[in-house]
Amino acid sequence: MSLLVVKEGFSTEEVWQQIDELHKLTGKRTEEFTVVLPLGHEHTGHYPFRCCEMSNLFSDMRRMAKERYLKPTSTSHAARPDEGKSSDSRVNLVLMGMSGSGKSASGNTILGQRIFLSEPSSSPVTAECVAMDTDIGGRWVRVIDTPDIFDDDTDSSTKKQHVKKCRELSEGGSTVYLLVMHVSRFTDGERNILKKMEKAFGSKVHEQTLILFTREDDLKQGKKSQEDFMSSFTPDLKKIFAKCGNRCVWFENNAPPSGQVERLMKMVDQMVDQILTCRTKSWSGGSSCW
Ligand SMILES: Nc1nc2c(ncn2[C@@H]2O[C@H](COP(=O)(O)OP(=O)(O)OP(=O)(O)O)[C@@H](O)[C@H]2O)c(=O)[nH]1
Ligand SMILES: [Mg+2]
Repeated sequence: MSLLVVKEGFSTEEVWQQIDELHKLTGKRTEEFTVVLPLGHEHTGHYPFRCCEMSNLFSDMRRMAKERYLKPTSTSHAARPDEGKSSDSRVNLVLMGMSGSGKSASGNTILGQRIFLSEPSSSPVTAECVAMDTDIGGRWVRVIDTPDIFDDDTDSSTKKQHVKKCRELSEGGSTVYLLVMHVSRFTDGERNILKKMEKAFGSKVHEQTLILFTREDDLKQGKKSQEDFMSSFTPDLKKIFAKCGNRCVWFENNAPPSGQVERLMKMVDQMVDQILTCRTKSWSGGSSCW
């Protein structure tokens, strides 16, 4: 729940301005904010955001919680994912890919809740790199959602800012990049995406990357198997896939949980093991892997 607490004497324009700034900063829709009013304040007028007094906040929260589907997980009673853990143990999952490929939707699937804004749109939806930490089977996982960083229409200083933010958010721990693509089309913009990632995050980034294909149900509807799909890869996609060590997972973000996150985490665990082995080798004077 996102709360904007206002004090006595506030003006409606100020609230609008703040909500607009918060929307731009967080990518959350205006309707997702609740404005907490000073005690005894009578609000009139209709706004797209909720307004309530502090005294009503808890009943409002309870009502909102009932409206939502709360997935029972083994970690629901767990403390914060980082409690008692060093940030070295954290696994950072960075969602990369073109606008509309399903980065935010996949982030939400991994988190098991709708945190990142994901919706049909003719223009890019996610504007900033944002992170959310969670606990998956005892692992401290940070999911980092990003905009389409390498979009040709984005100017180079904005690109640099996104890359900087992304690096900051994934500082500490081991990082795995999830290159998100949907199974419907491989587009021109995706042809050089790995090269662009290498330029931004280092020449060995492909060793830390796996491809996450979204919209798996589209394959089923087209009566195609994963193997059929892979055998129809264009030469460019074949190259990207091979460079990423032929690693891929399949997601259907619009379906109930079906083991896809567990399959992803299994692959991530193997990659993290490799990252840690390489790090140990380079510390002990051996050759550095990345
Ligand atoms: N059917 C289906 N739809 C999906 C799937 N993944 C994403 N979508 C839909 O595709 C649209 C775009 O998804 P987003 O998650 O917003 O895409 P994005 O990559 O974050 O896009 P930007 O934020 O613009 O970079 C949304 O309407 C999603 O609901 C999927 O696995 N299956
Ligand atoms: Mg997005």
